[in-house]
Amino acid sequence: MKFADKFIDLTTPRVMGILNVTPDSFSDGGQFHIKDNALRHVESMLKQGADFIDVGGESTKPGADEVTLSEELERTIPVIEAICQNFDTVVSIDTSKAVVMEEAVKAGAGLINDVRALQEPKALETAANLAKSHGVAVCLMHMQGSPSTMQLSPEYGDVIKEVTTFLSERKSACLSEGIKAEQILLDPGFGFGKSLEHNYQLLSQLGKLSPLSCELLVGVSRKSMIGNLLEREVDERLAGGLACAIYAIMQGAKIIRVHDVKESVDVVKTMNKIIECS
Ligand code: YH5
Repeated sequence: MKFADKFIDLTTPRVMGILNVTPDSFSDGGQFHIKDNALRHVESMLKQGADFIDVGGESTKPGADEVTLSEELERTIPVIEAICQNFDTVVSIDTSKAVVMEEAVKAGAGLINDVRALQEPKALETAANLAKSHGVAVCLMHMQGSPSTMQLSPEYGDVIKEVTTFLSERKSACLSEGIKAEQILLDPGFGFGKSLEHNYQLLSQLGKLSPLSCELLVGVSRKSMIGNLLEREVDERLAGGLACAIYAIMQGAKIIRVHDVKESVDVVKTMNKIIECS
């Protein structure tokens, strides 16, 4: 699959390392320290075998405050420029804002990862223009509600059906704007407006998304669906997250978005060997 000027073979699954550039991840706040820490973290994730670095400047954790456009630009764009100047990797921009998408792609990003599936003002047309001009890919994620309230009372008739219908409609909207099917990734959005049961129902039936004919990206790393099930704090959720990632890969997921790159790459390599010898 093409991500601007780079090609990543998705025959076997790939690992996307998460790079948070939100203030809660860098309490000292200074721009130099943010960039310096970020580059160190990126170097380490790439050495561990990540193929993508997902840069996010908006905290979409349940209940988090919204960020302004200028804040999000200040946090993400200098970091993306620095990553692209120093490393050969695909940078993904985790944003819903059209202006951030545009500036991030100018700075070298190859993937637009939008938890709001290009539904914010100008996002769809902006992403479509960037797909045409730069060949960037887009990831469309499902969410019920908005980050501030989504976990208050998630409700579904049939969660897999509703997620499928939503992703299918957003894919169609992208196709109508001229984005090619081959440039679209889909993501069921674990933890985004879903109860514990909804998340595990969705994971158990992830394979039902394959008729949508787009590669799947999933993010379960350190999320509450693991913490609440196992009663584990954020730093004790690795094993649960890997179990979920393995199950997702077995149903066809091709990109795993994670904090713990080393362990996730070991999982992917081991699974590849099993399949190769089967
Ligand atoms: C995703 O699933 N998630 S940001 C709460 C946590 C831990 C982690 C401690 N962006 C996704 O990572 N993009 C985020 O509890 C995403 N798919 C895609 N495509 C939330 C996050 C997190 C939230």
